[in-house]
Amino acid sequence: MRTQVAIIGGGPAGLLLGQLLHRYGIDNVIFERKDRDYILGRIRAGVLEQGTVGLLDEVGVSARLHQDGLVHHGIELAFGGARHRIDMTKATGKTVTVYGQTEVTRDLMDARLAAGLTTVYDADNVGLHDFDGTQPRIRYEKDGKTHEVACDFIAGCDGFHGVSRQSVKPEALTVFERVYPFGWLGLLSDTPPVSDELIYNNHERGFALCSMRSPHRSRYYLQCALDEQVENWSDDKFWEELRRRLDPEAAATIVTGLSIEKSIAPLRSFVAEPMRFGRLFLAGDAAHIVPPTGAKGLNLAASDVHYLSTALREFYTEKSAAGIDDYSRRALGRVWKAERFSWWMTSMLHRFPGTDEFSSRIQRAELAYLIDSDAAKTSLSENYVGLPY
Ligand code: RFL
Ligand code: PHB
Repeated sequence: MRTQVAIIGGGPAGLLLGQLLHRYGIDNVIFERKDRDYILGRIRAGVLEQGTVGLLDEVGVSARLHQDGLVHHGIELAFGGARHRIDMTKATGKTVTVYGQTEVTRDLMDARLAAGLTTVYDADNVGLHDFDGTQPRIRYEKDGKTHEVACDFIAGCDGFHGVSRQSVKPEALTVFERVYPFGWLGLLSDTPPVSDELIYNNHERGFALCSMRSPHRSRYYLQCALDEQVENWSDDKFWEELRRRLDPEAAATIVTGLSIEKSIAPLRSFVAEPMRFGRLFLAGDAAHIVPPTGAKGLNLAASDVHYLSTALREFYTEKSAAGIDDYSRRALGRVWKAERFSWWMTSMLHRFPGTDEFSSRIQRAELAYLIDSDAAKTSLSENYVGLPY
């Protein structure tokens, strides 16, 4: 087999890149370790920046998003027993759309199938070869046979634990990392959301987030200890703890019910530089991780593949390497701003074990400043709705 771009990983980054390249007439094949149902079973992101929605519009996969997605104009911050709204549209003229990553992935998978593009699911032991030269190759195993694919470029879109970043010589990479001393316990339930907008709660018992997937499906998160086990959290225990961390009105009105899914995710900030190694490019979680507090992970995957797809289009249609030579610098510029924002939101909203009274007062002052200052609200808003590409 031969293709122009071999894409490793069929998550949102790989699938969106595949559609963008297809639109530009660039042939591509996706190699994915898992199967379709496994990928669709992962409950992850919920908030799409306007720029991400624009990219999904561009590749023609946004019909369901515009029908079922919820357009949000603001978020609420709760602390000290009261809720404060930040009107993001007033501050920036922009909105975000609440539409689950699962649905984005399903829409992209369906479009790929309809376009007749090849995706190899259950591809085992994917190996990346010769990306230092001009004729890279992919090798993988499927159904007991080894296959080889020649290509012009490899796009490593295989997430944080993928093989692409690990295929690079360690001395060629610089890694920046912060691991937070807590995780998020998430619960999904078919209950109406407690409010029309997301509520980010700073509470002395720990952070809590009230989010949603639709008017009938809620997504809630609780800050938890890193060694917490999901088996120790009955639904009743989760709801009780959530109520304790909400403001009195939300605690009194929240509708509880059976969980559909419960899981724990650790929180991490991570950047690997650069994002290009010869003819291998990294994009999305393969290159960087943000803590979910700023809702930036999926959106960064989208902006990376926007930069990468336009660079590859330039290479094929204008015979210019300027775009691919600049890919890493351009992508990392936006990545680091989202890293900063996600770190800041995480620091402002969580309870850090062993924090002294000084740090607690600084955190409270930060929140008080935010709700008193239009400049601070605008700063939060323009980052939350997404910085320009
Ligand atoms: P993914 O989604 O991890 O997909 C990578 C794919 O590569 C496959 N793979 C391999 N394939 C072949 N060979 C190998 N050796 C392979 N190794 C791995 C995997 O099976 C997988 O299918 O990475 P991608 O595409 O870069 O997308 C990134 C996003 O998934 C991620 O950033 C977001 O989910 C982060 N995130 C959020 N982002 C937002 O923008 N807004 C949010 O509101 C938001 N909330 C969240 C989140 C992530 C969370 N968790 C669980 C980490 C909330 C949570 C709780
Ligand atoms: C979600 O709905 O899963 C979600 C929303 C906002 C965040 C993180 C996760 O900041």
